[in-house]
Amino acid sequence: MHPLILAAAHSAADLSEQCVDTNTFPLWLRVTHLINFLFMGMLIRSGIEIIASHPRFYLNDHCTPGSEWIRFTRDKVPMEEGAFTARDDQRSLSPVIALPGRAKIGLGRAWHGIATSFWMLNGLVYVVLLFATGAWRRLVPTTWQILPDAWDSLLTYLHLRAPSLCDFTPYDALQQLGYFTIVFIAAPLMIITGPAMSPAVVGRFPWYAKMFGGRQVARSLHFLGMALYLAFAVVHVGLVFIVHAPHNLTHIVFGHDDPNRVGQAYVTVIATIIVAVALWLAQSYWTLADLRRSQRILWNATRWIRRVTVDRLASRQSIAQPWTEKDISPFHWVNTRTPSREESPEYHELAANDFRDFRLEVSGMVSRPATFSLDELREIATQSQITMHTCMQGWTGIAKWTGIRVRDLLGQVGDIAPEAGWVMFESFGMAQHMHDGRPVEPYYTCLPLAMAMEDDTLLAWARNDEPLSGMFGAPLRLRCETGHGYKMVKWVRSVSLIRDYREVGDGMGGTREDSGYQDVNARI
Ligand SMILES: Nc1nc2c(c(=O)[nH]1)N[C@H]1C(S)=C(S)[C@@H](COP(=O)(O)O)O[C@H]1N2
Ligand SMILES: [Mo]
Repeated sequence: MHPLILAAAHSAADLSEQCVDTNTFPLWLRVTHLINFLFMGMLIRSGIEIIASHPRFYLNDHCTPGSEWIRFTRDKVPMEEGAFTARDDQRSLSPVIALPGRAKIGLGRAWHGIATSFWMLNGLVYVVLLFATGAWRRLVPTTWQILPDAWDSLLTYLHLRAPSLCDFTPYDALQQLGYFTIVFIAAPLMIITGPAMSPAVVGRFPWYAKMFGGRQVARSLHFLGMALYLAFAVVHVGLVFIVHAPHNLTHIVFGHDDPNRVGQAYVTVIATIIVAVALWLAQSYWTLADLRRSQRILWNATRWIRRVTVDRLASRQSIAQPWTEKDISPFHWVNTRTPSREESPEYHELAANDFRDFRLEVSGMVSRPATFSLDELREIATQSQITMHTCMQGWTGIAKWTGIRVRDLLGQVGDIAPEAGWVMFESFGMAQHMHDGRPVEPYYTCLPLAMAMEDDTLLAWARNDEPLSGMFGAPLRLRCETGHGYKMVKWVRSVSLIRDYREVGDGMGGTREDSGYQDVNARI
C-alpha cells in the first residue's frame, strides 16, 4: 500500500499509542473556520470574475502591453492606442468557476465587497478569540527551531510519508508555519493591498499606492495572495484527509479526538464541503437569474461600509501632484471606440470642422441655462492635472488632462436649484448594449453634485498637452478622479442639473450602471 494511505489507515491505531492528542478545538474555532471557508470561496470566485475582465498583471501603472509579468489570455495587444480596446480583452467565464460568471464584472465586484466585509468581521472575531483564549500559541512560532523542523517535515512529506502523530502537538512545524503564514501574513497582505484598488483611496492618498511600488504592484500582490490561498486550501484539505484523517476529522467536527465517531466525522465534513460548493454555485445562478434585482441587493449590501470609508474621500491629485510629466504613460488603454458615422452623424459633422461649431449645452435645474463653445470654455478657467486613470476592469494609465473644472462651469449658469442633487453628463457616443436588449442609447453618467464640485473634476479638452483625439473623447471628456473610469464620459455633449439619478435612464445612475450592473458610486 502507498505509505500515505498506510499512514492514514494506521492513524486510528496510532491514537491508542502514547501520542493521544489532548488538544481540543473549541467551538468558536470550528465555527469561524467554517465561515472563513465559505467566504474565502466567495472571494476567490468573485476575484476570478474580476480578473477575467482584464486578465493581465503588471508591475507598472502604465499597463503597457507586453509588460505583463503574467497573463491569462493569448491576445497580443498592438502598441497603437485604441487598436485593441480594454473591452475587447474581457473574457466570459462559466458560473461554475466565477461568481457570478458570464462577464458580469459589476456583480462580481459587488460580491467581492460583500464577502470582504463579512470575511474581515469573521477574521476579527477569530483573531480576538485567538489571543483572548491563548490559542495563538498554537499558531505563532516562538523559536527559530521552527524552520529546521518544518524542513524535516517537508522532507518527510516529499518522501510520501506522514509525520508521526506524536509530532502534532497540536501542529507539526510545517503545519504551524503554514497556518501562521496564512493567518498573520497572507490575510493582512490581502487587507492592505485591497484598498489600493480604489480610485478614491489613491486619489486622496496617492502615497498609499506608491507604498507598494504602484497600484499595479498592489494588484499583483493581491493576485499572488489569492493564488497562495487557493494552493493552501487544496493542500490543507488534501492533507486533512490523507494524514491522520480520523484524528483531524473528529477534531474538526467534535472538537476533540473521538476514535468511536470517525465515520460520523467523515460524513459531516464531506457533507459540509458539498453544501458549501452547492451554496457557491447557487450564488452564481441566483445572481444571474435576475440581474437588476441582484444589482440592487448586492450593491446595497456594501453601502454601509463605503459610507464610513471611501465616501469620505475627495481627490487631491491636482494639489498633491503625486505624478509628474515623466510619469505619463507612453501607452494608455482605450475603452470604447470613437462613435461611428452611423451612430452619430452629428458628431462626425462637428469633428470634420474641428469642433468649431460645437456648443456644450448646460441646462436643467439652473437659473441661466447656456451653451458654450470650446473657446468660450477656455476663457473661463483652465486647470491641468497629471492623474492616474483607474478602470474597474483593473488597468490604469497616467496622463495629463487639461480642461475646465465642472465647478467653474457651473458658476456660469446662475443659481443651482436647492433640490438639484446630481449632475448628468451625456455623450455623443452610444452604449455598447442595453440591459434589456433594446436599441442602444447614448452613453451617460450622473455624479453627485458634491463630486462634480471636487477640485479634480474636469471637462478636459486636452491630453498630454495635445487636443483630445477622437478615441480619448474629443471635444470634451469628463475627469472625476475619485471614481472609476466608467464615470468619465467621453464625447460629452451636454451637462444637466437634475434632482436625482433615479429619474433618468433606467434609474441606476449611468450607462455602466443601467446595463453593466455597476454601482452609481464608483469609488471602489
Ligand atoms: N461615451 C463613453 N464614455 C466612456 C465609455 C464609454 O463606453 N462611452 N467608457 C468609460 C470607461 S469604462 C473607461 S475605463 C474610460 C476609458 O477612457 P479612455 O478610453 O480614455 O482610456 O472611458 C469611459 N468613458
Ligand atoms: Mo472602465
